[in-house]
Amino acid sequence: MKKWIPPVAGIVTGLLAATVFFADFSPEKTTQVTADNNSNKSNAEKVYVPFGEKDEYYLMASGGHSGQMFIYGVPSMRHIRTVPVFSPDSATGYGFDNHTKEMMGDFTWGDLHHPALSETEGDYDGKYLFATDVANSRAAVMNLETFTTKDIINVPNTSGPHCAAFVTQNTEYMFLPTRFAVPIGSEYASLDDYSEQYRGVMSAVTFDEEKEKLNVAYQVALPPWSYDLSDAGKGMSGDWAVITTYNTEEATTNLEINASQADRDYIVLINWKELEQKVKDGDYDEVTGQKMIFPEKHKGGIYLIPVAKSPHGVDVTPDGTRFIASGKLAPAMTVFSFEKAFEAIKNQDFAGERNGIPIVKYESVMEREVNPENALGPLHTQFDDKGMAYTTMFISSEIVKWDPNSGETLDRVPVQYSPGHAVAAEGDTVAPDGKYIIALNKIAKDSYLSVGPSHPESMQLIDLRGDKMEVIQSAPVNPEPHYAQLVKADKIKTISVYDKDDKNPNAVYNQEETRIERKGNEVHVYGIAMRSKFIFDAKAERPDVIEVNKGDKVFIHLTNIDFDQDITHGFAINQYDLNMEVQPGQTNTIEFTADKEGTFPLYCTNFCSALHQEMSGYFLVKP
Ligand code: CUK
Ligand code: CUA
Repeated sequence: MKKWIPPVAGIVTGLLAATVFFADFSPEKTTQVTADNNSNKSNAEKVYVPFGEKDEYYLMASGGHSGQMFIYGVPSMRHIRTVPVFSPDSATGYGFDNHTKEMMGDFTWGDLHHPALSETEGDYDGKYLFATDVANSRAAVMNLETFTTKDIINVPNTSGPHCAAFVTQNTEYMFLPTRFAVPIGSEYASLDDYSEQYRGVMSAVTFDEEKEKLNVAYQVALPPWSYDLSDAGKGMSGDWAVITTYNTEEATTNLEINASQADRDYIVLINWKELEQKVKDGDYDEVTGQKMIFPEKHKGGIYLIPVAKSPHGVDVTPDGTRFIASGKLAPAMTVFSFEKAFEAIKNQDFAGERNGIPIVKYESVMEREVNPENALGPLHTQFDDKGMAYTTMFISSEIVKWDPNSGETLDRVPVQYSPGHAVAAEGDTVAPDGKYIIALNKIAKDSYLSVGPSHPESMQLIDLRGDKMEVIQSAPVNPEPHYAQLVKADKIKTISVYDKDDKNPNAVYNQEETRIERKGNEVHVYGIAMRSKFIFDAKAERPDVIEVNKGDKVFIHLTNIDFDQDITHGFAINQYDLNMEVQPGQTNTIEFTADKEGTFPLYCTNFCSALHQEMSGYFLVKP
């Protein structure tokens, strides 16, 4: 048997945990789990959603380096939809039509981490979903009326906003701290000058709901450390945010070893109301066109709290009184008190500073370190309706339920295998449901039919209603769920068709207005798609034919005039490598150069009626 080394944890914990970890993979154990599931028929009933009925929750899972979002129904765990965000998707024409192509900019993929739903008064309001791209330093927003991406922005001075997106309780801000420190402006600077020249910039991003646009409001030039995870405060801590760091050693090579030297890293504690005020007062520098707060110069509002080395997740309790850090290299969860932190800050109970940022004394803020027996690799914590905590154990492959008030371990359940995040029902709100938690596992291994050496990731639904946590369903998922949102289905209000948009100059809603216009070497087609034909120019002898000259720039504006739920049309031209989708009532534009001469059939790619096969025409390119 080839030995499998846990990827995140690295050598130190790897060795430490080898016994426990490999024990989890023993065949006996796997058989055991299967036997339990088979004998327990009621689990099947718990997840069965009869035809005609709908799931109770939406699960919106990050697609990691697929650049997509995966939408599932819970408890059935049926995959309903893939929503492209940072990567093109020919199934929906995403990244082909002008609007989505423009949003994607120069990039063809993204690494989507940490989806976050918009909130009103600390509750999911079901309107928008935010996410970030670690690979190409972007942020995106998805509208949940249509489950489509509405805006993508590049976040300057940042390299990999992994530590995001966590929204404040009224969606005032999303904070995007960077995973990789870079020089401001991302200009060249020798790694010998790392500590002086590099910074770990955090961005405060706002969202304009009316325009559906994201915007970087201001940035903070934090020290050149790696910022891992963050969470926004709630209630009494609503003006605050917490962020974990690693590599406070400022190592520039062999991070696996060099970034794990110090016994302690830090939690960065931020008072965003104070930072906001600073920006209003002009207490910042203007750098690379951004309002930049330099903590050593524009003092206040930022504090450091020591925490066990290389922490990963940090999570605020639903009541907003505590934050819990999980130490991926230290087998402990550390519970901190906001009240104590505020007190310590008021009394200047500091133990020195780093980079001009005061370090609050650990003992003054820490409530307890919790270390369940043999539980290894704590990564992320979620909560139920009674305030109990559920922490994923990456190395010992389990979820541990524990009481933040006492540190007592209450229950444990094995998962298959190596959970990263877990997501609780209504988990980030002030009032989690307490019904389910889903383990987002990095390794599926023997869980599903084999598809070769590489397997999907897996998500396991855990029922929290009984005395014991119980795994009741499992579903494969593409790479890679770094967190998800689990939201009550009745909070999401989708539309069934797009409204007519009379202000859109490219839209045509009746046959008479269809036309093909030539301006120099530009050809604009104002066409419609309807069951079961294309009409590009109703007055032409052949309304479903587009004829251009080689080298022409072609704009095809297509409106779907079937105002009927689920009647989506597609548009593709053979050999031209393009595909666009028009949903009911929607108008879309695709732009390309007719650089190949010849005869090219065009057709509808989305099965729309019994005569869908007839929904075709010709694209003729004259030499
Ligand atoms: S991270 Cu912690 S397991 Cu949130 Cu990108 Cu994946
Ligand atoms: Cu329209 Cu198929």
